[in-house]
Order: sequence, then C-alpha cells, then structure tokens
Amino acid sequence: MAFVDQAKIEIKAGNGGNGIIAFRREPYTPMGGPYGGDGGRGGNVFFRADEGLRTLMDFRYNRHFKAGNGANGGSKGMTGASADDKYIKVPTGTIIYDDETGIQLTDLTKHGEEFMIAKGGRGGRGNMRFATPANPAPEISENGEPGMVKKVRLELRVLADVGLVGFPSAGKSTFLSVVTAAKPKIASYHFTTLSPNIGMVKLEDDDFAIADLPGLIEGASQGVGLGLEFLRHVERTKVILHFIDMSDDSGIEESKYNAFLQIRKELETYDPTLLKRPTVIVASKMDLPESAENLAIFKEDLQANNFNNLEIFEISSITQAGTKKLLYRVSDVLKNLPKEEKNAKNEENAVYNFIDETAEKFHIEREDDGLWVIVGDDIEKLWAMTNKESEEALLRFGRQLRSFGIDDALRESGAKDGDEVQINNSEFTFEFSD
Ligand SMILES: Nc1nc2c(ncn2[C@@H]2O[C@H](COP(=O)(O)OP(=O)(O)OP(=O)(O)O)[C@@H](O)[C@H]2O)c(=O)[nH]1
Ligand SMILES: [Mg+2]
Repeated sequence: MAFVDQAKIEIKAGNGGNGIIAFRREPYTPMGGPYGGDGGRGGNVFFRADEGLRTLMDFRYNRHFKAGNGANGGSKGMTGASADDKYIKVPTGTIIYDDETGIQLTDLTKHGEEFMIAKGGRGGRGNMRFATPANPAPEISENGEPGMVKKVRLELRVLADVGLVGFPSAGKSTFLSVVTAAKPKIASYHFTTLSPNIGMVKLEDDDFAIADLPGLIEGASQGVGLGLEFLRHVERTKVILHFIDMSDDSGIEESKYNAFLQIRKELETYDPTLLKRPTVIVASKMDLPESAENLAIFKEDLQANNFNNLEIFEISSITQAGTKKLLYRVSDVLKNLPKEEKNAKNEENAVYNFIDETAEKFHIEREDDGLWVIVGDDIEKLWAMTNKESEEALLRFGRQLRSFGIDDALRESGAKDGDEVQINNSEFTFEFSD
C-alpha cells in the first residue's frame, strides 16, 4: 500500500461551440440576411478545496478531467448552449504545480477555496456577426475556440497546527485517538500509520488540529522508510510534539537520548528551520514500570549535553495521565506564536497568467520532404477556429497569416509559391500575395 499524496493529472477545458452559416428564409426572397448563431462557451475547469477529503488517492485511478464543449450555434440566430464548468475536488492543503514548467500555481488552504485551472474556449461567431454593408450576406463563420489543456502535479501537504513526530510505535496514533475523535489504526508493529491522520482537539476555550504522521527512522530525510513523505507534512505544522517511547520495549537498541538525536537530525537535514519550531518532547508510555527510570536517564543525558531548555511532558495514553496537561500547554504555545508564524500557512499564491507573454509567437520548421511546418499556439488556435468549409473563412485566415508576419517569415526561409505548408496537421498549398 503506497502512501499517495502526489498525483499527476491532465485537464482539458471544453471547446467553444462552432458558429454557423445560415440565412433567413423568407417567402419570395431567395436569400434573406445572415441568420447563423454563435457557438456556446466551453466549460471551465476549477479546483475546489474540500476539507472532507484526506488524500489524493482517487487521482491514482482517475487522471483525466474534462469539461464539456459548448453547443454549436443554431439557425435562427440562436446562440448554442454553454457547457457547465467542471469542479475537481481536492483536499484542503493541496498545492498545484504546472507539470511542464514546475511552477507552483496555487496552494488551496481554505475549505471551499477555488482556482480556475483551465479556461473553456469561447464560442465561434455565426455569420450574422460578419455582416457588413459591403458584405451583407457573408458565407463565413468561426469555429469554437479550443479549451485549454493543462498537465498539473498535485501535492498534498497536511495543514495542521500540531505535528506528532517520532519513531514508529512511539504511541503517536494512540495519543491522537485519546485526545481527539479520530480513529487511526493502532498496532504494535512499525509503520502502522502510512498517511497522516488528522484530529481536532476541543478544549473549553480553544480548538486545534493535530496531524499524526507516519513514523520516522534514520535516513528518512534521504528517503528511507516513509521518509520525505512524512517530512513534507511536518513543514506546515506550527508546533512539533516529538514522541519518545520510554518503555524498554520500544524496539530501539540505543539510548533514548540517541533516539532523540536521530529524529532531530532527520528534521534538520530535511529543513534546518524545523529545529527552531516550537517543540515539546513527549515522554510516552509512562504507565509501563521501566519508563520512569529510562526517563531519568534520558534527562541526565540531555543535561550532560547541554540541552537545558527543552520542555518534556510525561504521558500515558492508556491511563490518560498527563494528556490534558500536555494539550493545555500546546494551546498556550499556539496562542503565543509570533504573528508571522500564525499566518505561515497562508503563503501567497503565485499569480497565474493564462497567457504566456514570453512565449515566441511562432516558428517555422522544414521537414526532410520539403514540407514547411508552422508552429505557434496563437496561429494554431486561429487555424482551429477557421471554418475550413467556408471559402471566405479560408481567405480570412490567409489575411491573418499575413498579419502575423508568417508570409514574410516563410519567404525569408526560402519558401516558394506552391510549396506545401502545414499547421496543426492540416496541409495546404501556399500562395504568396504580392
Ligand atoms: N503501555 C502503553 N502502550 C502504548 C501507549 N501508547 C501506545 N501504546 C502501544 O504502542 C504500540 C504502538 O502504538 P501506535 O500508537 O500505533 O504507535 P505509532 O507511533 O502511531 O506508530 P507508527 O504508526 O508505526 O509510526 C501499540 O501497541 C499501542 O497499544 C501507552 O501510553 N502505554
Ligand atoms: Mg501510527
């Protein structure tokens, strides 16, 4: 069972519907005015944060998301129906990256927060809209604009006030199950917890969220065990509870002090600022007979190594001794955090420009067989929106090519009248206009 908190998905917004060519049919008039309606708008695609979701598991099986296309225009000047927008629900705490550029697009931290990831195409114009005094009966319409296509990477980073860290079986999940309504899996074997569990602590005057994280072992920061998966989540918690199993049965050969150092080292290797985060040491399983003595030795070792300012709380999740006291302390620490840290989770979203102004307008490639290929988003889009059945529309496209500077560019590259040119897999013969 893999721990899924990353996923790559593909998104396609809806195409606009095509505009159509139609004419009024009136008695005694062989051809009335233009009467072809516009196409409807294609559906946009949004992400929406939902606190009811906990993992990105669903995206493992479901990787393609598509909004519907707009309907084509109708004959009596009727505009085609627009498609519904599509909403993709993701857990709160999901960060969205453009998978092609690696750029962070947004970080959805609040329940219900939305982000438009792909814009639907606008409807193509019907021939009614092309009528001019000089051309009162145009036989031209426009196809719908293609919807945007996006490849994104989703990454879930748990948003909780408090993170429980420690070796496997230190008693983290048991603690969560005792102080919150969460029901995490608890067992005596290591790595029982594979993905974060979150619970809400409700005190008389305070609420806060605790994330029970998968156990950490040496080398985690280099990817051993559940390693980085786990550390990524710690990054967004404001207070760390470092659990150390004080019983003899912890499965850790070395001293409690060494166990303590190992976890700190992993945190530090991953992100040195984690050691500066408010941390409380939780001496767990204090109901077991040998725990008191082990704790005493641990405290001596700390002192001998000049760790003087650490707060240590003794608890037993079985008898619940010490658990309340610990929660009140955590609540105090949270209330006294400096302002910036309180807001740390509202990191700024990157400004997302749908139009990449830095992209080149177009370029021309030559294939071995002499074919000229024109590559460029804008020109490909214009071609897609050209109604290939309409002579007038094709002429209009020719004018657009010229205004893009493609005629000149082809000429400079050495293209001659009658050469084959390709845009978006369609080929046509090029004729220069002088
Ligand atoms: N005696 C005693 N046993 C405890 C206490 N807390 C947890 N345990 C036991 O310790 C074992 C491990 O507990 P978990 O809560 O699953 O440990 P964990 O830290 O979540 O472990 P991973 O999910 O593997 O990282 C279980 O068998 C628990 O019953 C405690 O306070 N006293
Ligand atoms: Mg656990």
